[in-house]
Amino acid sequence: MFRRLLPLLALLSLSLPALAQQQDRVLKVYNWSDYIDPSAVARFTRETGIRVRYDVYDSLETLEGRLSAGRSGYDIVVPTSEPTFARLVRAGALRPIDRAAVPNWRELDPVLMERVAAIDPGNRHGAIYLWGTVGLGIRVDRVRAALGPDVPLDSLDILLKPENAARLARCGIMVMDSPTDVIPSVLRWLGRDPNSNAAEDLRAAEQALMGIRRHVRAIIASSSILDALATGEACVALTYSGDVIQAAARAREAGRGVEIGYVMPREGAQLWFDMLAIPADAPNPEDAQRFIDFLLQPDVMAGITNQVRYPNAVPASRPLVDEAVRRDPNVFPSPEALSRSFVAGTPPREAERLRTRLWSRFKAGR
Ligand code: N2P
Repeated sequence: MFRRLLPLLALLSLSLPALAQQQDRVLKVYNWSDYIDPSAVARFTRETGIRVRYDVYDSLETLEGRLSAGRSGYDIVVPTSEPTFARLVRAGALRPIDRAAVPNWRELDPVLMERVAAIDPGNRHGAIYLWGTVGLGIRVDRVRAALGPDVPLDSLDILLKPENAARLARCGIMVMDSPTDVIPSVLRWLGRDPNSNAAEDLRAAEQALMGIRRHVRAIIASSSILDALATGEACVALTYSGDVIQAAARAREAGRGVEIGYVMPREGAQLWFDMLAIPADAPNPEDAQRFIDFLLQPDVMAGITNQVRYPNAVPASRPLVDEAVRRDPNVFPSPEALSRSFVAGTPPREAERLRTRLWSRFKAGR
């Protein structure tokens, strides 16, 4: 009884003008697609009276394009630690976060936060939201049928060996449209430094991609890849781990016999960390801090991980995560798999140009 009265009491304790003012407040969030539990956003509004305008992007290139002009109007953005967040920190484009306004900061895993402190000394500008890897979503039966029942399902060979790609072409090969998040994995598969900016290494990556180009059906936004995997339209797709796992769950629910698996490359997967950050010119930084504080609550974070199948950086959320998600080694990679992973760096402008040019040639197919 008393519990049911509580929200009412809380409401009455706000004076009416204060309430009206709160209801006018709108927080503008710019986040990755399929990257939150919608009920968390609704709960934030319910608890604070702050409405949320929620826009999405599906590549770092899109996010960088939107932010580079300045005055994006967003209060919250979620760039990957490298290269995008690192660049924004360096450019002074992010607002230092006031820890006193974010008491749940204490929930963050200090070991993970230390990893991103290299590019954000003292972790002043961002909290890790979610993290994951880059790998392949595959239709297990189709890949076995095309490449043989014993094909190892833990390597980028499935995609990048031209003879494999040729055999899989008919069932639908797709690559997410993001040089930033694709090229490092290709370099690593070639046995080269995934962060190399040497023209010769980038040429080798281009050759590898061109070698499979005519077998690739689509180079499209990561959000479209998620859909194509879920419907069975793609049988091999290079994209983000949790997107594959979400697609697998959707395919299972649809019950049409599409079985999707995730391949974390044994050559070493690209590991990334996405950061909750506030643009320097955010119109509403106080509410942005409130939103970050809200998200860092263990139960809220557990709900997000359950929904989007990406691990978070709040250890106390772990026992609250569904057992099946908690035990999924594609969501929470083993220490052994993590020890083989690598984190991408931040290419200097000149190398960035080489990468962009390589990518346009890959997309055009010549
Ligand atoms: C969510 C994409 C994951 C973010 N759809 C990749 N950093």
